[in-house]
Amino acid sequence: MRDDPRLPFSPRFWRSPLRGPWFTSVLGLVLLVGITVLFVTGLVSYAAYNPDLSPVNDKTPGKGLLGFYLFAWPTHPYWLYRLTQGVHVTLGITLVPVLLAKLWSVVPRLFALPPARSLTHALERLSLLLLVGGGLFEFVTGILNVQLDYVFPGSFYVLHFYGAWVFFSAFVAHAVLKTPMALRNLRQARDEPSEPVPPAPAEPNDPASPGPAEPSEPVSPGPAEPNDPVSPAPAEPSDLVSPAPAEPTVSRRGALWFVGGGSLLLLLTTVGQSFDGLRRLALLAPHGGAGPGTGPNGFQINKTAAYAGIDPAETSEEAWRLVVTGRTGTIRLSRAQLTELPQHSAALPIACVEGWSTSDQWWRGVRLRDLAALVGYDGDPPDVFVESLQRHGGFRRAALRANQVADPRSLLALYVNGEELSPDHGHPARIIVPAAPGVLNTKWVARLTFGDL
Ligand SMILES: Nc1nc2c(c(=O)[nH]1)N[C@H]1C(S)=C(S)[C@@H](COP(=O)(O)O)O[C@H]1N2
Ligand SMILES: [Mo]
Repeated sequence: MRDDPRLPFSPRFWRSPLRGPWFTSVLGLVLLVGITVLFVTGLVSYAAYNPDLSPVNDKTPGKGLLGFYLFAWPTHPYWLYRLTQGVHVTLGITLVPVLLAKLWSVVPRLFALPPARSLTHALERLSLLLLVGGGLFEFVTGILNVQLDYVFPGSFYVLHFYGAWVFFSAFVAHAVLKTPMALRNLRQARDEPSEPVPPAPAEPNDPASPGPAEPSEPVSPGPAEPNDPVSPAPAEPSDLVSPAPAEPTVSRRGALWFVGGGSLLLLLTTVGQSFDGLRRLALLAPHGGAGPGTGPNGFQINKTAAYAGIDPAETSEEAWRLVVTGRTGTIRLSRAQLTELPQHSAALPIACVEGWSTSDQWWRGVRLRDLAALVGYDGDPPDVFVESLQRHGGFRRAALRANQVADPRSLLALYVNGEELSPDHGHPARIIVPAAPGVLNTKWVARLTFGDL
């Protein structure tokens, strides 16, 4: 089977002259940096949910030790989550061509026979399974979540969270083993002609061979740089290089530009979802291209009031009451009563876990810490549990931590950009908290329960 060039198990089956250590190393080093940033921003996003606030925020209650790093998510700088999550999603999408090219560049190895030459080799291949499987899994679940609006109801967090730990563990092992070699490959390529010498040196006395231009010049890879003391022994011919290469149709550098061009195109059609001025460019983003209209309430909407099943009869001045509970009991406030409390403003963005965000909107309403004071928490407010009028699905409940409640910019907003909130943005009242993920900014608020969670 290994010798039949019609089967992928034979090295001769793989004929692209592009494959080789240089191509794989460049892509590998790009992914080393990129995936590390993805992992860190991903962990940060998980922390931003304040999953230690039970019971509603934690989508992965079994996380155990994996939650070792969790910290109270700050409210400064107010654009923090907009930045970290914008980077996470935009970079993830931009890296797709690089990931695919990297997998393509090493695909002959996936078929290499025998399956294991030794125990070490067997372990290495097993770790590659976790690496490739884990990587594809993380990219696919992430992109599906962003594009298809939570196709995995509730379970996306669980899948993406544990998947990330499995994938990143394999990734670290792989990076430790391969990075030194990748760096060496690039350094060597820099010292040598840009197109690597074919692996099988041409027979010098083969008349048909095109041969080297100058026969007197030895082409053997030879000792790299005799005067370079740290230079390693000449690399053995890599198993990535095809033993029977086809005619090249594009140079390795050209292929790299092609991959980079693909990434650039994805970047340009994604990044607009984070900038109001560029939103029309965001062809690939579900909350990009189609704008939410104009006017004070004309910014991105995640779920409309109709989608959330908000009955207009429940939100009228006569029907709606905010129920606030705390140390001293429960009070009920109409919207008119809320507007008579001291009003404060804050310019804050909405930044969704899906990566899209709005520029700063000018919110106006009652400070959360003032509401806490009404039910017995003067000075030092506790956590708060927020419930929406929405009865089913999605993000109708969320907990906020004491530091978020205490921030003077954390509001129960009644107005945005100088106008009443529109039904889709959460009329009669919604939460807005600096630096928090959009999902914690509950719309159509019905009930606030202050107390330690
Ligand atoms: N009740 C309720 N509040 C909600 C949601 C929801 O589905 N239901 N979606 C949340 C999410 S995920 C985001 S990103 C923001 C979006 O706010 P916007 O639609 O005003 O832009 O609202 C949050 N508040
Ligand atoms: Mo969101």
